Amino acid sequence: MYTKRIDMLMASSADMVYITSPENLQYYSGFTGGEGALVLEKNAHLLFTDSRYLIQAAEEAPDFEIIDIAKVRAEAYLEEKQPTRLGYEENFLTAADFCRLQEALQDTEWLPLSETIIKQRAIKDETELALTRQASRLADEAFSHVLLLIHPGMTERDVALELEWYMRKNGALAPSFPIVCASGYRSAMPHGIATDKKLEAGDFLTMDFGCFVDGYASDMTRTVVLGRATDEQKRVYETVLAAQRAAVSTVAAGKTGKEMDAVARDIIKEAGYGAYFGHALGHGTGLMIHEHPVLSPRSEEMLVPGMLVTVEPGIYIENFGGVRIEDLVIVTEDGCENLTSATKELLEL
Ligand SMILES: [Mn+2]
Repeated sequence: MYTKRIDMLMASSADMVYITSPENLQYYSGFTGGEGALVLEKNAHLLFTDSRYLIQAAEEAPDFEIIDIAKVRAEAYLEEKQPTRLGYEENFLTAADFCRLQEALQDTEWLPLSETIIKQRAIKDETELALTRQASRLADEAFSHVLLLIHPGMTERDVALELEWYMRKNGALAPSFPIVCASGYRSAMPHGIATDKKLEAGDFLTMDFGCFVDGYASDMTRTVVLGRATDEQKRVYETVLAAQRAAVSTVAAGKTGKEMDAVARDIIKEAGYGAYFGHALGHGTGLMIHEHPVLSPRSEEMLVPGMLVTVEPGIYIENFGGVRIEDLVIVTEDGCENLTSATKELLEL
């Protein structure tokens, strides 16, 4: 699997590739330590790391030659080898590191590979999809778990901790981002991280969360009401739900990011809430919570089978509250496989 990924990258005409970002270390070698460097050549795959990670690196990246940086640093190795064309991550390497390397490699041609890697990572293989399915299942189960506990007087922080506890207890390494639990007026903040605010009767409560399973992120959002929903709350909720369902049922290979975004946005505009949906419809997931493709009004990216995308329209009204509903789906030839199975009917708890 790693060899195949590396071969695709080496087809880029670089004779050597230098990788240092934590996600790409894992993507191309299996090493999850996050600190180190890969040097990829036609006939050599080297992983440079320090004594904290030597045992782990040998275990996780058996196809690589592991090199202790106390003996040889990756930069010194590159300097000795003087590559003709060196592939590097222009989106990650700092300006300082880049300048230092350029100094040492005066005759080397630099080949930026971040875009190539982003495109490669956007289309998942079966292993990646299986891990994402597991991470999504855990999030779904955590949601069922927390529904039994939510009541007025409980804090947002306690709701978030119950979600996190459930996911970690059942196999997740960590939440895939700080859990959003935004209630009442705070639900108008799309990324309202959980606070000590107590839930009150009549509040919307938006929960946006997910977890990492073996490096792969899940992402889902549900909004519930504490007690009886008002007519206006129902109208807002049903509008977001209609937009979300329409978009999910439109996802398919060949659609562009902006076509997808428009499906949801048009429904929200027509209902009179256009001004209250500020963010994009969705994004890819993977080793990072936000990957490509992007589903936004400007995105020309084309959906391809094997991509993971979130579908998450929302309406946020200051001093009233907000609603977002988000599923994570796998793009298929003629539609999608929805990994999020929690109910989307309005729950009045
Ligand atoms: Mn998301």
